[in-house]
Amino acid sequence: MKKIFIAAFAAAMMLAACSRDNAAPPAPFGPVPTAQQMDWQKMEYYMFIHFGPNTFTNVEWGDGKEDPDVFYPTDFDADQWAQTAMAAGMTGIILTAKHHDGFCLWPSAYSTHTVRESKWRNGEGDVVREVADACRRHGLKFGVYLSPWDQNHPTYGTPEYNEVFAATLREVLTNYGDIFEMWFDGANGEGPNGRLQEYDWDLFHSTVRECQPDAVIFSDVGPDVRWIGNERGFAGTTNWSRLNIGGFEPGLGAPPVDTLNRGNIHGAHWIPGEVDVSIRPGWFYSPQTDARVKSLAQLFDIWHTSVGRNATLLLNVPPDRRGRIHENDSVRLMELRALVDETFSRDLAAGAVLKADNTRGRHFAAANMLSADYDAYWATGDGVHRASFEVTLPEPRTFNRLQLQEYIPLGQRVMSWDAEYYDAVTGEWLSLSEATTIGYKRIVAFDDVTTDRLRVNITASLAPPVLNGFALFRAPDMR
Ligand code: FUL
Repeated sequence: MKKIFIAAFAAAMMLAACSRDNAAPPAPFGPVPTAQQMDWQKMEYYMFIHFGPNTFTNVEWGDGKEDPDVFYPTDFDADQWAQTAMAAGMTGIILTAKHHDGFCLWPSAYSTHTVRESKWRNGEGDVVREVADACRRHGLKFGVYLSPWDQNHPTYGTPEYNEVFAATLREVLTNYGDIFEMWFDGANGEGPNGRLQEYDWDLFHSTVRECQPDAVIFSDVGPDVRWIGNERGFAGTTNWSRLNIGGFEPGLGAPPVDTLNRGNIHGAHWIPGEVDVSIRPGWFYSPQTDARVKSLAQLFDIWHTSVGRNATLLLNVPPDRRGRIHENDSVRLMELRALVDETFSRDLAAGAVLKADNTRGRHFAAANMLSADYDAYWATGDGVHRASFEVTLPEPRTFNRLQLQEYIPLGQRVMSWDAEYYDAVTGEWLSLSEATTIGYKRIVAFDDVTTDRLRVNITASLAPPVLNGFALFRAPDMR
């Protein structure tokens, strides 16, 4: 009798263990990213290039009346752009194929204000072709910026312009290979006849979807990627990848900039933020800004307030009048790369033991947060909205950055969290940092701390927390 009881008890225990081991993954929470949005999010850091007549005229917004001959780079070298982006650690380049002046950097069949009308390469040049090819040669993705606002096109301000712009899009999106991002500028002013345009966004979007189904579409309000609400380089400390866009249209009204900066906690759509900022005061090159390239400290801060706050960083580097990235910019980019590598390539959490106070089952252990496999994550049981994990390092280590990642293919969940460390001198647990959202990647900075024990507490989560990354880093002293 006793034996039977023991056997039955053992079987029951095994069954319980099995069911825990076979626990299903957590259900997704709210809207989730598409495969295209996931690929884009993982790109993290890529280059914006503003280049065109404005490069030569010292203005930020040309009026479409400029002589096409002003566009005359003397030593154009798209490989130098791509090599610089690659060496900087970037993953792609987005080129202003057409800015508000309407000048097309390729010989468009739908405009008479293009490289073809200039003397550059006897009117036979094609900047878009050369940059697209250089990107592919150097392993970078390629994206295009096209301004719907066009101060040159004679049809601007009439329904016909929508057809012209859709045909222009089709031309760029079918002749230059894969495009990872279609960047629609929100600025919308008067055309050459003083008329405003009512844009046919349904037509523009469907054209992009048809020609480049793998591209994400950017604008003030998405539909795939949203503007972060400023051009100074920062996402909100709270930054949801969800957004409500009801009643808004690209270029025709967007949520207030502080909403774009933070997203909406209960937003109906997955529209993550992209931080666009220039390495110089202007978007276009000017010799007057040669000495005003952002400092290394500024750029490193921007890294933290963009990549470190659940956004991507689209850093503008405007080529000069030779058609090359100026040495002042490239030197700074290499310094930033070196600093980012020095800081973030050595994970001081390596070899740590992670123990959570709640785990969904064996496949969802806290240790997964140290795994290089993006799809391995820690998850708690259903109904859990607060949970902690403790980290024991192999020996006391000194660090000043802590990074967390949520497994966003299942949605964004965490509303607030904090971290504490064990101070061996006082024998107390002390606060390291307090923060709100995490998202794809969140990096918090603090002064150097030396310890072999710390704790992360998820203090509020909309659904069971699901985290796939925990790391510790040490940035060098910048003072
Ligand atoms: C703005 C434009 O007006 C600027 O010239 C620049 O292209 C920036 C990235 O977007 O809307």
